[in-house]
Amino acid sequence: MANEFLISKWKIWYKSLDVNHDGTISMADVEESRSKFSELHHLDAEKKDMVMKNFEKWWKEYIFRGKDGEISEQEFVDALNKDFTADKNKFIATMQSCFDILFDVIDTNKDRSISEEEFLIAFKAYGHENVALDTKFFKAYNPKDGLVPLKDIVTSWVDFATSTDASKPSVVKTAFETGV
Ligand SMILES: [Ca+2]
Ligand SMILES: [Ca+2]
Repeated sequence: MANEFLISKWKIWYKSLDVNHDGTISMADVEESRSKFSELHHLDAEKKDMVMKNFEKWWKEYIFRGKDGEISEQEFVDALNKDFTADKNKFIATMQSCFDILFDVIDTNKDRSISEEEFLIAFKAYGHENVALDTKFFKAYNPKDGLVPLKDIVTSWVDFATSTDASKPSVVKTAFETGV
């Protein structure tokens, strides 16, 4: 069983994925995030097509988890808790691929680093429009020459989605709690 700390983070994660802020996660959020992402990056038709497919695949596999294009917060938490309780190591491995895939798409220039621009565009695309807070979030990763290694960001998200240790600070949790 997940503890209260982990469940509270899953609820934060759920809210962070409600791109159009209507209180629920549905295909409308997939549509909005992927079209905004393509638009903000000025992707050409071929790349846009790939992003459209990759986004949908990611949402279906890791967020809807077999539900048909809509999932409530309770269903989301229950689904994560079921997998976490069944096999914690397998759950961590699944979250590792979840965030590997997500940030691989966000790393549009494929240099295995996330730049401030890539970070800001991704968060804007996901409905987090407050540039000052998004920038503060990015800076919390201590970028060197404006870049954060992809693996540092992925690790922070895997920790966010899997750690039950409330004594360990979470960059991701802190950022969302300050309003990102
Ligand atoms: Ca929504
Ligand atoms: Ca990059």
